[in-house]
Amino acid sequence: MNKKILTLSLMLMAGLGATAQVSLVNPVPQEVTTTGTELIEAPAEWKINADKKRLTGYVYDALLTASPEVAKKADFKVTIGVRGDSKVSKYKKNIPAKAEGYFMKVTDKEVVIAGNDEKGLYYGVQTLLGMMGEGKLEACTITDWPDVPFRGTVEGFYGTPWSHEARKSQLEFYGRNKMNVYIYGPKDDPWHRDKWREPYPEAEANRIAELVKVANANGVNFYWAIHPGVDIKWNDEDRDKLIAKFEVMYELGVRSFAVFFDDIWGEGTKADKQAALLNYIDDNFVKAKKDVAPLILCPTEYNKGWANEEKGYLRTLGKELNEGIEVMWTGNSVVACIDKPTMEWINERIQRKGYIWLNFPVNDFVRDLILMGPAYGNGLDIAGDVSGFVSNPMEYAETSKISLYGIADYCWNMEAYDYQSNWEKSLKDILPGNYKALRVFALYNKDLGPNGHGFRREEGEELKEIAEGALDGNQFALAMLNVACNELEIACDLLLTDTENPQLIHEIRPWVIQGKNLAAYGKAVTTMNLLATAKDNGSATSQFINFENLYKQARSLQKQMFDFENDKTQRHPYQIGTKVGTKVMLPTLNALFTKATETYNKLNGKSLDTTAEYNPFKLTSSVTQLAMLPVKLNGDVVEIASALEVINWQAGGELLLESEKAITFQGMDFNMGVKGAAQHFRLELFVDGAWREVALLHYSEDDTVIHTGNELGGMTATKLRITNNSGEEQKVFFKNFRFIRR
Ligand code: LOG
Repeated sequence: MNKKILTLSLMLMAGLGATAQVSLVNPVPQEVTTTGTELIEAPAEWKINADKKRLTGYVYDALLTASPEVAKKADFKVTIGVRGDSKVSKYKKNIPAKAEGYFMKVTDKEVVIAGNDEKGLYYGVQTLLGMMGEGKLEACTITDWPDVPFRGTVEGFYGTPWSHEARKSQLEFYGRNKMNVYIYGPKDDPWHRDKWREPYPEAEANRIAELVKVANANGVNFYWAIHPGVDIKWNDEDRDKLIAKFEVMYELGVRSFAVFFDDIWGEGTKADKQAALLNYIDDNFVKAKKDVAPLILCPTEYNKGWANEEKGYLRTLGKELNEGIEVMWTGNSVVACIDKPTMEWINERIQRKGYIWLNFPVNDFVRDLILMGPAYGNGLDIAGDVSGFVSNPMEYAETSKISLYGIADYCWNMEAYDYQSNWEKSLKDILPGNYKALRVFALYNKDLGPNGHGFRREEGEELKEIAEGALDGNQFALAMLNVACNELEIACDLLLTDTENPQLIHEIRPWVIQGKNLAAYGKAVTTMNLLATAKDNGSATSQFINFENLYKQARSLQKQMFDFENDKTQRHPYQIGTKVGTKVMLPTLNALFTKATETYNKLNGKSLDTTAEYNPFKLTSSVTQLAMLPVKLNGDVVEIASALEVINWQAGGELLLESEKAITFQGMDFNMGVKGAAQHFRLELFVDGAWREVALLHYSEDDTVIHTGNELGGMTATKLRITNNSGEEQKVFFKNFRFIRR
């Protein structure tokens, strides 16, 4: 065999190994015995061998979705059963004695799936279905179980709640990927939070009842969460109203409940009262019903950064809460990866294993970005330290599946979790026919940019070397960067008209269009760099493609990107702006734009504007939670991004916004989410070298929006500052802040 053919055949064999059918299964099973090469064509029909009671219910329904027809006389046999069933008694010793575990055997004649319990059998069936994704089976044995008992999601973000269709699709996705928890708690569902005492209107109630059914059919526990802390009174009346609401939800079919006390202040935050309420629900509702899952509590101090050791909130919960009530935890801060030390810290205080609420891939605090990167960074050694692990996703449900696919794998088989290969698999799962385009696009949509939580993700690692080379003037690197932009443009075009997963395309559409702008900008800028050193404006191949026209094109694209950011009709309802490639690609292109223009100016004695992008505003603050908030410019409106959590604004703490150029003010308003807040704060503008105070007021007692006195209109200043001058800490929301310039 000559060398070329040998390499080719080795590649083919490697390829075979890589597509061995077990490798299609997500999550990666715990123990697999296989040669990786014995692939079997899935039979056209098979017969089912099972105890009679296994031939109805959600597990059997799942098996019926497989492609082979069920036929009594088929040669190929599928045996299914649960420990204790006569049909699988032979495999008693093979079944792992672990909750939700199963044993599975595949040969060219039969498949056996023996669950340790019914859920285990269900997951064995899912493994079979996953393995047959390409119409083949693989001879193997699998012994499998989950590391984390409760795995899934909490729909717990601010913003547009998921649609009914999106939720159903999620529940099916969870079943397929062996996640068993969905906690319903969207912040902007009125009956979850503001109207927690009121029952759902009929249409919404019917939808919830249907979701419970879909959840059950997919082996998912549907938790319904209530968020009463904003205005709860610790009296019998409110307690009974809460129980009554749970009763109504129970009637709809809900059998799992949670109570959230996050992002509140005041009366509702008291640990002893919260514990007493939860214990009361546990004793009089959960235990009385007998078929209700253990309660979950999301505490007010749900991360280490907010834990007040002196007041001992968490220790009080630990001591007073009934055994079995779960306590949620987001880690060392609101948005954080989870590690061993944070688990040891929290578990000791709450006297039980923490139930993780992972704030990823949620993007409600960075709404101009969409997060399509892998789920990584959580400790691979914490399986024994957590009682549950749920992810808070984006309001973009379908797109969130990319990261959730990883969360499912991580929670099931932690030590074996390989986020990169999982991510590649997830793209194929979500857009099989066009996953390569999705991959190219996703590469530019991973990082969160600077944000109030300081949580960042890797993005553009693969570009770094090329970017450095390009900035050094290396022609090959510039050409490579040009290719990368070309790839991005092609990927965006392929995605825009893709019809395989319309929901996904709908969700990512604004970013795809912005991706096209970015790609075109990149092509122009890289070519500008190749042409900049030519002494005249010309090009060898075209009169029209010359430096100055490319310069104008790049300028036009900078403006198009900016206009697109600021065109409300192009965005999703709550979204502010649309950014792509923010970590490496865009900054590199901007630097290259400046560099090429400088070079060209110098060589040709020109003075083209070299600034690529700029934000003339700078925010600083002695209030830590505000210090990292981005400032955005939308036409003549200057906005500071909102913070979602409770802000502890210390006495004397100030927020300072500086502008490069003097601004003439037209109007201003902001909202701290608190009635009467205006009296606690002072607004000053820096006019002609001195600070001048501007009055703050509410239009009505019930209105939380703060307006400014008439003197603001027409004032010209270079800085403004807001100070807490009440003499004590103020707890507020920093919902929005904006001013309009003339
Ligand atoms: C909220 C959550 C929000 C998330 C990220 C928890 C427990 N609560 O700061 O609803 O989606 O952070 O913005 C939160 O995380 N508050």
